[in-house]
Amino acid sequence: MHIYTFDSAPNPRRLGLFIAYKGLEIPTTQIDMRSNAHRDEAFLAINPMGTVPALVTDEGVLLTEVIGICDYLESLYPERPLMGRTPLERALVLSWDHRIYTSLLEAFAEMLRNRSPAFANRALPGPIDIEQIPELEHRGRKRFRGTLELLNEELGDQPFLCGDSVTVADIGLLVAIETASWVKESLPDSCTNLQRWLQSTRAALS
Ligand SMILES: N[C@@H](CCC(=O)N[C@@H](CS)C(=O)NCC(=O)O)C(=O)O
Repeated sequence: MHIYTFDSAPNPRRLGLFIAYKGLEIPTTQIDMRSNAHRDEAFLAINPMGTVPALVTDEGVLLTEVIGICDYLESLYPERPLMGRTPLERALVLSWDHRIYTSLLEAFAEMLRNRSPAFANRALPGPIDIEQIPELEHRGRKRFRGTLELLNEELGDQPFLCGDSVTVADIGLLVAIETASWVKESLPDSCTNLQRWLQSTRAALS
C-alpha cells in the first residue's frame, strides 16, 4: 500500500498521529500543498479528488477519507486499538469522530477558506471550484467556539471522549485544537475539562 499526504495539513495530521500511535511504517509520498502539488495532473491521476491524505491499497483501490483509511488500517493492524474494542465502543468512536469532523474541523475550514485571498474560488477542498462566502467565517467561528464549550461540558471528568482509552476521535479533537491558531482561535482557559483532556491526550499519543 502507499500513502499520499502532506504532514502539516490538518487531515493528514489526523492520519499521521494514528499511524504513529500504532507504530506502522507505510511507504509514503509527500504532496507539497504549498506549491499546489495536490492539483497537479500527476496527483489527480492517483486521486481525482485532489485531497490528502489518500491511501492506495495493494489491490490498487483508492481510499480518500481519513476515517475510512483508519478503519482499514485498524482491521489490518488491530494492535494498539484506536477504534474501540467492542461493537458498541466502535459505534461510539465513529459517532464522536463524525461529530468532531463536522462540528470542529469543518467549522475550522469555513473560517480558513472563506476570506483569505489564498483560497479565492477554492472555498471547499476538492476538484470543484467554489466561490467564497465571507459570512461563513463568522458562522465557523461561532460554531467552533460553541462546540468547544459543549464538548467541555459533555466530557466532564471522563479521561477521553469515548471513556478510558484514547481513540481516533480524540486525535481529531486534538488536531482541531492544535490547528486553531491558524484562524486565531484557541482552547479557552475556562474549558478546564478539555484542558486536562488535552494534556492526557498528548501524553497518550506521545
Ligand atoms: N474528507 C477528507 C478531507 C480531506 C481534506 O480536506 N484534506 C485537505 C487538507 S487538510 C485537502 O486535501 N485540501 C485540498 C484542497 O484544498 O483543495 C478526509 O476526511 O480525509
